[in-house]
Amino acid sequence: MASQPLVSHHQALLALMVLAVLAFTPSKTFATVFIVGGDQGWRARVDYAVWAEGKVFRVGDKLVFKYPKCFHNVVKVNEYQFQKCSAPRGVKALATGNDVVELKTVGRNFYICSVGRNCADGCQKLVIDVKPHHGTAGH
Ligand SMILES: [Cu+2]
Repeated sequence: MASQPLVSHHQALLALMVLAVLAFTPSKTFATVFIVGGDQGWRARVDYAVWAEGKVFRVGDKLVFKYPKCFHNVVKVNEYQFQKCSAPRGVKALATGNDVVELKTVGRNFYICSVGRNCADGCQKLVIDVKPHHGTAGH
């Protein structure tokens, strides 16, 4: 007799968990993966402002930087470092050649390549304006 309410309690919990999972599913469906530079990938002498133009980046979306390993890297920087093409000292660059970056902060996000003078001479730099997550788009 005592087991009957216990079972339904568990079933109620399970139903809640399923609902919770479903509630989070749509936002994942809408997350977009951007291959930075498209077919050109991540390298010097590509105009990334042109590439980014017209695209809507949101928190939860992903950027994929593709390049031959060792030739380039990816460093997230602030605006000043972006203008100067200087990565902060001691910063750990992404350098796998297939770097996936999940967008986490609303507003402008800055990325440069800190290999040689790729950024300074080759304009290998990307700035994007990240909008809030779809789930909070109403605000
Ligand atoms: Cu580079």
